[in-house]
Amino acid sequence: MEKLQKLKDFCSFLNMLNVQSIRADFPILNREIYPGVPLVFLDSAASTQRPSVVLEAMDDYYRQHHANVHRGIHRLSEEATELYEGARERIADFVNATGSCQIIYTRNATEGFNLVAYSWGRTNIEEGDEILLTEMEHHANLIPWQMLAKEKGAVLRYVPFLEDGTLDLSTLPKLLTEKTKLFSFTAVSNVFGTVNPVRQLVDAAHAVGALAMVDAAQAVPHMPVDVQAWDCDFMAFSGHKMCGPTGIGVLFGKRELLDAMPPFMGGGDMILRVDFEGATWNELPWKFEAGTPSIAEAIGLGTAVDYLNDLGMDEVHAYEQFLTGYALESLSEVPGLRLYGPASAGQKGAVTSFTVAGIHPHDVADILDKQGIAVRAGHHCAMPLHHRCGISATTRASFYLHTTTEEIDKLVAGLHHARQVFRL
Ligand code: C6P
Repeated sequence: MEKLQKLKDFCSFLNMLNVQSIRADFPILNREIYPGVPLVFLDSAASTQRPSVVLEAMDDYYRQHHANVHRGIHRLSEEATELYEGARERIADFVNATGSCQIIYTRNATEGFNLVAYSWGRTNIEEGDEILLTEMEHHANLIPWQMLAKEKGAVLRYVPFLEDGTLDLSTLPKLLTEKTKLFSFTAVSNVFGTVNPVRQLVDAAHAVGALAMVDAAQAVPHMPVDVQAWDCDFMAFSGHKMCGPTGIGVLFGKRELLDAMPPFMGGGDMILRVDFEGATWNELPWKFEAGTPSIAEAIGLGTAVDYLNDLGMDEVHAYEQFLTGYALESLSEVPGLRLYGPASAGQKGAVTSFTVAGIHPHDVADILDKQGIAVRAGHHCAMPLHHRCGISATTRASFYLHTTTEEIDKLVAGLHHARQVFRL
């Protein structure tokens, strides 16, 4: 208990983030989820909530500026285009891309992987080629490569993880060979929370002439990300996990690679000239953005980026590290609780997955829900990871910049209550 108090004191010292004022930015956090039961939202890894500024930016766009982008010569269309492209510039700066042409708007991270598998993969992967993944991948960074490998006769290989939920890097020299054409891996596991050594993995891929793609869905929302420092060839992430709207995500790619790739989908906006025989493609990034895009959503994501920048990503990361340390310490007091993934906050994002002996993860989540605590239970779209751990499901509590230590205390109390319900 003394240790926990020390951590709490450290938190007040750390409160440069001013969590109470941040909470006031998120209208949904005032909700009672059942009569008299306030919401404790611990499911940000699945999708975060949105601050008012994001909702207002989208509302203002629809009320004052909506028209189709890139098409009109009237004022409204110009305004919509400026807002849509302005957001792209700010997103490019946020991840330190060298230009906004490297930022392709997608629907979500999943679409980013499918785009690369379809466009780059179908052009560059041949029979016998190898694609290296890890055993901790989300299905989004698994299924598109399985589909591609099946179609092309390519081979998938996997970097295993160790007992503590970190990658077994000693296997890399064997797994990365001249046959490897792509190494695609997550920066942060959505189950273990493991923070992988991205630059080291990218360098290892490049050393054998392979490309490196990073799944940054659980990284970009939580820590400063710099694609130049990582030197990755592709990177995908989702807007809805970083205070932005659903329906918008980003694929980053190195310019020379994107330039050489054929379009993913055909239609309006992605062409320069069309006749009855064929077409020529638009410049980057529009070559990959066929049809009327998610305009309001892109603008909302641009505002989410401004919001995160105002808070400071270093500060967000430091606060989440503190929260994770606090959660690991507090959860260890629950009898029968087994944590999956690294046991120290330094190696772990703001994600804690666990099982409680004698209670199914879905029952744990259900009992917590009745106390207003929203967590996720199941395989978290990482079935192979769970199979490797010899389980079918975990319960997962995930944190974000508005999470408080009091909410983590409620989680722990809720777990004690669940054990009582099951007479454990
Ligand atoms: N993980 C979770 O609860 P989409 O669905 O395309 O926005 O994001 C896919 C995705 C890719 N990679 C990682 C590491 C992810 O965590 C996710 C989404 C959510 O863990 C929803 S399944």
